[in-house]
Amino acid sequence: MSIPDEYLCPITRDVMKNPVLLIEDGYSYEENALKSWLENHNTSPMTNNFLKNRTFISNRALKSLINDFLSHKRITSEKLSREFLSFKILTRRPYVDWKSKPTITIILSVLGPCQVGKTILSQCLQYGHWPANMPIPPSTIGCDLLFYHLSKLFKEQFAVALRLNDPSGQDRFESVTNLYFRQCHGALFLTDMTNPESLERLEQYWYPRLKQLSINPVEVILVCTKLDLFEKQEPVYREAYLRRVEQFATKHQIPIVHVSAYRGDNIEYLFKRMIIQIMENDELIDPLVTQALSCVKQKSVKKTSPCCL
Ligand SMILES: Nc1nc2c(ncn2[C@@H]2O[C@H](COP(=O)(O)OP(=O)(O)OP(=O)(O)O)[C@@H](O)[C@H]2O)c(=O)[nH]1
Ligand SMILES: [Mg+2]
Repeated sequence: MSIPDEYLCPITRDVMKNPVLLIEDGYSYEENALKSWLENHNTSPMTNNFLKNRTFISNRALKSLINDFLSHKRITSEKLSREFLSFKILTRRPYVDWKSKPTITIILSVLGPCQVGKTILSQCLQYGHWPANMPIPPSTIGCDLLFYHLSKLFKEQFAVALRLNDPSGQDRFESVTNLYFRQCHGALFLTDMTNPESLERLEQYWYPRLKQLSINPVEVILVCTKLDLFEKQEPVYREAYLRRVEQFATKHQIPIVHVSAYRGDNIEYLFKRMIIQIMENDELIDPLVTQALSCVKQKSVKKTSPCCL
């Protein structure tokens, strides 16, 4: 459900809270934005024509339309969250006959410098935590791909597959990893809570790369790993580290999730949260739905078309 253009203030491009109608040009603007515009200009923000009359009045009809629209959007998104809170993330398609259902493939990239725990996090999702007797994997070469499936149909119609890209954190694989910044719907940026350098690398190198390379909008979460080890650190260290993480997240408006793969803290929650964020983002989910439906159409055309021999 994308936002109709007429609900956005032409000056700020945000949804209007207090729309006012500028009588002379007939356009509506956010009240405060128009006031500051008129302090510095004698022209209409939309037509650029000189204003003889600078009077504006509250546009109550538009305000009530916007409020209705927002509450409908909130209800749909609350419903989606409730429905999806009960899905499970599985390593296999839950039912064989879902093969014929339109399938949405969500692509997540697990990104961050070397040894922050990308592979452990990606692989432990199937167990909810990293099993104590499982051998620690070697440092990743290139990129590993993992596939998961949701146990519930999205909108009771679409099967959902999850592809995790787990690229290497080593600089020598930079040209390989560029691809995983470009081709993803969600990016999990990992920092090791016992290693402040890993946060610095995220800030200076990994996160800016997303901005440079991504073509489409991407949902982002900042993931602080190894919570089990962090809790054993000195209070002074912990406080300083958390403050820096908070600063970074606030600056870029990214949510933070603390995890421990060894204890299983927040593992399932992290991935569910990311999936829900993507499903609530119309710019991401609408094209995925269209793509899933067109794949089904193409398959059925192939099946019904007669043999050309
Ligand atoms: N204590 C603890 N150690 C962890 C946790 N997650 C990962 N580690 C350790 O961190 C190290 C690196 O983990 P990996 O998952 O291989 O790291 P990576 O980010 O994939 O590293 P590269 O593939 O080299 O880029 C391993 O020794 C893990 O055992 C955790 O939650 N707690
Ligand atoms: Mg790895």
